[in-house]
Amino acid sequence: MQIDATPPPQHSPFSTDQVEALYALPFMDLLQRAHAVHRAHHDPNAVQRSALLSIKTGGCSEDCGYCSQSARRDTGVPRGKLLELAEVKVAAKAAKEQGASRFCMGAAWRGPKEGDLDRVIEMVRAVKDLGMEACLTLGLLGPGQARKLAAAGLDYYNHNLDTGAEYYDQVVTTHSQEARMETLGAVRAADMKICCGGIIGMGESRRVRASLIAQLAGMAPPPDSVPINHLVSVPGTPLADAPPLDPFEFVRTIAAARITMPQSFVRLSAGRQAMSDELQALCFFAGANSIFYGDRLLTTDNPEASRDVALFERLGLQPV
Ligand code: SAM
Ligand code: DTB
Ligand code: SF4
Repeated sequence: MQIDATPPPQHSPFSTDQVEALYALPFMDLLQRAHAVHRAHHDPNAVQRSALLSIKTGGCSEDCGYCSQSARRDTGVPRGKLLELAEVKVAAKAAKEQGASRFCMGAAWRGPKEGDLDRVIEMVRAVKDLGMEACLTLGLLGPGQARKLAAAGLDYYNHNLDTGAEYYDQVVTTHSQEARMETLGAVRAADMKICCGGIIGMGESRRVRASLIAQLAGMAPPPDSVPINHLVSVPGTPLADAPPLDPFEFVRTIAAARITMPQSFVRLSAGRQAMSDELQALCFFAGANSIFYGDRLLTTDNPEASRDVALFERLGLQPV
């Protein structure tokens, strides 16, 4: 069989101008519209929960300006080795017991080396054996690597565009966004589901945010899962002092993602620890229907499970 590893085509039904026009709507009009789309395609009271584990932390060759794990920055995150399979099994079992339906494993790599990939594949099998969906984020992949992961039963590959194409080289210089698009093409050609989103609050303009959303929505089809991360400012990174974002602008981004990608899971991702329960509730109303669950993201804190359980109860949200 001929495998096509070209990037997903860009046939956006929404131009950047049109997404920017959504952002410019009065807040109530935008929310109403996003919630109507959300209700038409999803149970508005159901939220999917994914657990996250850093299987290889720190010491990354890349220079992503937001990231605590770049070897080029002094952020205090120690360089670790790839975890042992037994450690991953313990974490995955605990996540399942806490109620996560998907287990995501992240590595601070530009991309995996072959020997590492074989070890990670064992981890994927262990997660699948526990009856959870498996997701990986390992950086850039070649077509053969993507096929190997698909053959191991990997459900999702997370690889973010992170910001609008026109802003990308102000945030990252060691790889291009085009290279990331090629990885996404390889993942899709291997028939895995794509988890792809970005980070909001890196000093980008609204135009750049609209461009990111238009680019995501323009993948044909759009990503199955769209993580919208709020920048977690990490001391020692170039973006440590990024200007604060109006929280309503973050909600507007969730709403724009929901309207332009009606079928996708929109994940309210990094940054929840600093958000009030009320702000999170607005995000769920605007169309977010997935979260990272468990008290740690990769190197930074996430709300404790007990806080999320209480929030779900207060809002009548059902975990799925
Ligand atoms: N190294 C791989 C890569 O870059 O694709 C996988 C791990 S990387 C840490 C995964 C994603 O985490 C990034 O693409 C980015 O969207 C998100 N991320 C990293 N640091 C963040 C931060 N400080 N705030 C918000 N999101 C962050
Ligand atoms: C994604 O979009 N967000 C997650 C996951 N994919 C791997 C990572 C968030 C990382 C937040 C910063 C940290 O904990 O280091
Ligand atoms: Fe490395 Fe990924 Fe962090 Fe970039 S975002 S420095 S590639 S771990």
